[in-house]
Amino acid sequence: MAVQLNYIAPDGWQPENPDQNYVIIQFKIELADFVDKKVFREAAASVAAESSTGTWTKVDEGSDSGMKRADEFKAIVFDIDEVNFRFKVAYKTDLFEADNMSGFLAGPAGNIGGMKMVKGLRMFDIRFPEKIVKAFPGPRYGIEGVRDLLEHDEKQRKMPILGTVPKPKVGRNAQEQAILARRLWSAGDGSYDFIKDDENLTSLFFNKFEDRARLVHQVQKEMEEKNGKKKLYLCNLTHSNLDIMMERANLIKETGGRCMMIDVVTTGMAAVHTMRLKNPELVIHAHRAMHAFVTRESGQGITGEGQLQGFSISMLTLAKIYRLLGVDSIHTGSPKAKMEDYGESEEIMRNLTSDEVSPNEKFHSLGQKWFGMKRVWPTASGGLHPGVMDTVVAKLGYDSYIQMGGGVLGHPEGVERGVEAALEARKAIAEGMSVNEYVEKNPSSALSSAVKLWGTEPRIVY
Ligand code: CAP
Ligand code: MG
Repeated sequence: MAVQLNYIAPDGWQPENPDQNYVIIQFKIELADFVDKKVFREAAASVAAESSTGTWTKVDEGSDSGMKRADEFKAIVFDIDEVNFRFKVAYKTDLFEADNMSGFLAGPAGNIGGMKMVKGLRMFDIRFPEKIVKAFPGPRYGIEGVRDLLEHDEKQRKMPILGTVPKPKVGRNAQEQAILARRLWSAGDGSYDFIKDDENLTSLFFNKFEDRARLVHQVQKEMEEKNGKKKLYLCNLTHSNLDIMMERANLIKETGGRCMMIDVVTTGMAAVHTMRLKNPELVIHAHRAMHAFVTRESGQGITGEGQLQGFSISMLTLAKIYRLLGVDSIHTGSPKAKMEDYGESEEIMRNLTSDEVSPNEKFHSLGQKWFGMKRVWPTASGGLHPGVMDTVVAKLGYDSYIQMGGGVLGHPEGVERGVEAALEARKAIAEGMSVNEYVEKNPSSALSSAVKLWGTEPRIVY
């Protein structure tokens, strides 16, 4: 490590007009055991150096070496917290190609992860300046656009969108999945909103993408003609070949679909960006399989204090990136399910659904101005069931997708009763009632049976 330029800001330095001039990133590091804690500032400088203009050794400084420009564009470490090993880095906006997310991430989320002097590093948040925000498309539809597509009236606009992933994850053939779609959409008053493919289901010999898209969209069309309520099928077109994804998007369109699902971490930034720009005007639902391999931090340090155990980028940061790239909805985690939830899903929701977000000390988030970019649906999923819907809506708001797989298909009285329970929970919330109050008043309801089985707390998915 040789930091040639001075990458540390003078005490008290703050970036001037940051939403124009800088990308700001909040980092925390864990120094390696063999490194004296006193070198923290040097390590922070190395993060700034390696992610902007520097390298590991002193290099030629001659007149044509570019060193003068490197000095001008070097990143600056500021707001240093020597107790918790946290610091912010300010990168001049023009250090980056404004509309190139993959290129941008190669800097601040690049080589620094390999630095020997740190054994842990977490990127808590990135605040993007106007030039970068405006260089990306953002969602085509967003919250309002999807509500318009579904022809929601004023009352529906104050309710969450409900849907189900078939379980078992893989098992049904295309015909069987279409049968399930019909059952979900014809149960109750026919207002259940979506069916979503599970991530493991792509195009398999017994359930080909083409057959599934055709059959489920056929059912969608029939149901819509019958009861006039518009539906979504979040049809998984994930593939590592972009041409095939595009063919599948076209097939969704041709067969009458409105929505695609992409696994946005496994397919990558370039795929999501390109799909947003070139797909035939479908709604994009972002599933986030593999995110935990990027976002998971098991140490106390995830709160910003205490030790980090590894290298990670927060889901908050990823969610902001996917808003820029243009997804309409994205999984944000659900309260208490799966990985320990310390409220991050609500912080992600704030960043997806507002135009101006203030910084939040609890999450070391930096806030964001979105400059009119459309709002994205947070999607709660994983271990959810109708009994928990009031808790989820209280946390994520009614502008959210609530996905219940097992929590609908596992209803003790069958799938249709599962849908009824979900619809009853939604109705109760819309009328200002809690799930428990509804169950007390309606002891023989489908919701009551669901609550008997699963309670009103989220299920922790081990
Ligand atoms: C949910 C789910 C989703 C996860 C993804 C599953 O099913 O289909 O993939 O929720 O996690 O396979 O677990 P259940 P996240 O409704 O039956 O739990 O949303 O946290 O990314
Ligand atoms: Mg799944």
